[in-house]
Amino acid sequence: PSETGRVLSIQSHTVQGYVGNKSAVFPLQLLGYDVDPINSVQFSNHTGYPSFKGQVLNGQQLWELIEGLEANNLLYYTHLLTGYIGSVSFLNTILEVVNKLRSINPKLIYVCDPVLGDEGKLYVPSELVSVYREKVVPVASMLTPNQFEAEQLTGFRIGSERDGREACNILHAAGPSKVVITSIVIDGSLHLIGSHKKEKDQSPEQFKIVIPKIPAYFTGTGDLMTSLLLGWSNKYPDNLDKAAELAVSSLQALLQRTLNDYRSVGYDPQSSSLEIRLIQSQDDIRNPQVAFKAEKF
Ligand code: PLP
Ligand code: PXL
Repeated sequence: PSETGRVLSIQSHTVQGYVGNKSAVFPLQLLGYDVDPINSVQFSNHTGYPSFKGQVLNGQQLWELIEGLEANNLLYYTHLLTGYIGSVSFLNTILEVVNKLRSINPKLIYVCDPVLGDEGKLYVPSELVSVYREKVVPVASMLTPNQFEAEQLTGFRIGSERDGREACNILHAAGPSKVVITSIVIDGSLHLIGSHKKEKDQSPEQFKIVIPKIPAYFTGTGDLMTSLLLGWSNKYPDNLDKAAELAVSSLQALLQRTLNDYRSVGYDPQSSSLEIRLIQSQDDIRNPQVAFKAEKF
């Protein structure tokens, strides 16, 4: 399928390594999209390293860029993509960007990775949670929380597959028609749960994909996953399960390659966070071999 689009991607930039826009822009381009990145920060490296240096864009500076585009009639986008956002003022400006883009293209699809934290810990200021919950989730078209983020946004503890599906129902009721909980740990294995509410008063179509847990810690994989879900779900708008199979299969091939490359130079993959082999995995992104199948509920 050749369906493409123009994506405005507002995410982090790191000089070295692949998180935020550095892990989202290249894959979307490989899938045929025009991608216009706005860098919400420019850091030397990701924040998991012992130190980092760089600059943070504030809400007003973001709005200036939007005004510059608007002044030249350059604000037509099919998709807006956002990931990690570090402050309430920046997040509020994102909401203004959504309104502005929808005033130009009412069909704009807003794909939101509501980055809050992981494994029981917040890594953004806690005031962000209520802004996401009350203002951002209602305007998102597709939401890609992890288990912890889905719990924060719904106030609903997820302990089982059934709970994951219920969390999706709660999120649909708040706004987005597509929800993908990218990872839920159930009995030591990772499950992705996808949910597509096609009609207002119909129950959503739901599925899961069981993913092997790879014994290493990677950065930038959540950002990559959301970009792949945007890319494939736009090509298969009525088959979120197929889009997720393709995205998971690309991601798993890339993670396996990353692990193998580190091991081949004698590096212990559990000793620190691994930089993903994004560029080397371009064939797995363009033409994923589906190795992980969705199971419908
Ligand atoms: N890590 C692995 C091994 C995954 O398979 C996935 C999603 O499929 C992710 C990370 C992304 O999850 P998160 O959004 O929590 O970063
Ligand atoms: O992948 C999330 C992310 C986004 N932005 C910056 C980061 C990270 C993860 O470390 O450091 C700046």
